[in-house]
Amino acid sequence: MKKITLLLFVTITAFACTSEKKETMEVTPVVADISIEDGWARPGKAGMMSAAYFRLENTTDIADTLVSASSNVSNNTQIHLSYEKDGLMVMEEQEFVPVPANASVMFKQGGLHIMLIQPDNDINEGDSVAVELTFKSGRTLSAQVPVRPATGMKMDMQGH
Ligand SMILES: [Cu+2]
Repeated sequence: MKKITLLLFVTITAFACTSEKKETMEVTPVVADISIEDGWARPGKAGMMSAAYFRLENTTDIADTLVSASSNVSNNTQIHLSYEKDGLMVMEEQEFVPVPANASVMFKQGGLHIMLIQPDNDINEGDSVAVELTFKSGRTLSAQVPVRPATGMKMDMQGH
C-alpha cells in the first residue's frame, strides 16, 4: 500500500513539472558551473616535484567543493596548501577546497596548488599538463595547462 501511494505521488509531481513549471526548471542549474582559468604548471624533473596553478571561477549561485585532483604526468597528484609557519614555508595536503557561490578561488605559488609528485617524465617549458578536478557534486573538470617557468620565488620554495 505504501509503495502505491509513493508511485502516485511521483506521477503527480512529474505531471506538475511538465506543465507550467517546465520553463523555470530548465534554466535553473542544479550543479555549480565552475571553470578553470589562467592555468599553468611549473617545469620539473622526473621523480621530483612540480605543481599546477589556476583560478577556479564559479559563476553560479551554487557552491561546490573540490575533493580530488589528478593529472596525466603523475599518478600521485594532490591538493596542497602552502603557508608560512614560524617563518618557514610549509605545505599540507587538503582533503577538500570549498568553492563558494559566485566566487573565485586562486591556486597560486605560496598558496593552494595542485602538487604533481614524482612525475614519470621531465616536465619542460612548452609542454602541457592535463589536470582533472573532481567536485563533491560529482562533476569533473579538466584543463590542459601550459608549462612555463615560475617567477619571483626563492629556490628553497621550489616545488610548492
Ligand atoms: Cu605542495
